[in-house]
Amino acid sequence: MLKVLHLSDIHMGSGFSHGRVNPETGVNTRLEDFVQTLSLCIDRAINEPVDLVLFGGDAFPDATPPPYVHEAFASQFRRLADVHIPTVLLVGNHDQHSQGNGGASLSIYRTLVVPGFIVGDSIATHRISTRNGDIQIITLPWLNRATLLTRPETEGLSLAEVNQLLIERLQPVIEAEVRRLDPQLPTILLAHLMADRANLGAERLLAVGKGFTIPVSFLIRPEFDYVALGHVHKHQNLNKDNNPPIIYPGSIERVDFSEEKEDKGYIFLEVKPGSVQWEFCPLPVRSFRTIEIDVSAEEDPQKAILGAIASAKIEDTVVRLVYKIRSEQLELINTSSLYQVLKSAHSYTVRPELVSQLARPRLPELGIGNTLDPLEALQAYLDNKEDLQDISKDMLEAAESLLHQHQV
Ligand SMILES: [Mn+2]
Repeated sequence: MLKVLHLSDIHMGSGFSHGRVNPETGVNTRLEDFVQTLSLCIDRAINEPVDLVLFGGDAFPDATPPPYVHEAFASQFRRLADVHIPTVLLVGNHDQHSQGNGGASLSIYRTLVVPGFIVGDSIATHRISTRNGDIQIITLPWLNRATLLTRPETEGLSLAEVNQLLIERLQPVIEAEVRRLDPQLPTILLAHLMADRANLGAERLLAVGKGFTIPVSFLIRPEFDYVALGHVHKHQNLNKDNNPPIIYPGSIERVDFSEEKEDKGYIFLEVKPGSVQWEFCPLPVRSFRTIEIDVSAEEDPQKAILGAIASAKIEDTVVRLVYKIRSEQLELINTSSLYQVLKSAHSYTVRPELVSQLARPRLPELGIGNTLDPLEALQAYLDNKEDLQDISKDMLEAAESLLHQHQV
């Protein structure tokens, strides 16, 4: 029996706008939060001790993090190398150079030959020896168009058709890996992907329209004891039958407000061939709180807002205050006294929304279900903006020439 810790989507170095500079260290407090949370995962791995750590991808917000962020990440994972716990670092979409292949921000671990560390930047099977026996890990990093397809093959195809073609290509590649497996050993598929049954968390905002979707049926195979996923920030099991469990641990810290209500954590599992026990282990992470109030009908909007703040628990949390208000009420708001009561929050933003603005009609031409090319979209926008009428012809011509340049 092997013990494994599976975590994912660390995104270290993101969300600095939700923190502030710690005057004692000069470092953004959100980086300190992320490091602290990651250290709890590594503590568990070492104290247990586990036989293997699997990281499901997206180490940083992009492939070129600043050195001090990279160092903060490395100094935590280094603790695993120090105690000889094998670790697989899978490459997610945020770890790749845009349009490129490979794991730009993670490949340094291979270059330096960190003992026991494997960088999963290609589809491959790794047989890993642990204190408690061998295990097979198939790595499936984030797939982009260039991974399995050539440009001429995809020319003229819609995104859905390209997606279909990619899945057809992926099928035999995975099949080849599966046939080479040793059936006596436990097997885990470690993959960074968007599965078609996944309930979207923050990734909807982070990577909208950029990637491919893999059917869950593709991941349900008797050869896999466990499918360790990364990409979606909301923890979930995509296969309630648990044959095998198909698990997103989710991000370890809240990356933005879309994760306000999600629990954060990692997965601890015990696996042997044909059997797996797993549990979600919550992490004590900083709270995010949205305070939303409509004061447009209030006689004393200031008092109503102060009341809403008073009844919310804001101490040490990341707060955003949004109040709907009529423009003629704005002079009744004393923002500096709002800031005063928000001071016990870790950080805060205050956003008044004018109700007259809220009533502004949307352009029906740009609604869901309509697809417009960029020029049509600009045309529709200009048609609805009276103040731009006199320059709309020039703008369209300029846009056309820009688009033309881009194609050349
Ligand atoms: Mn991702």
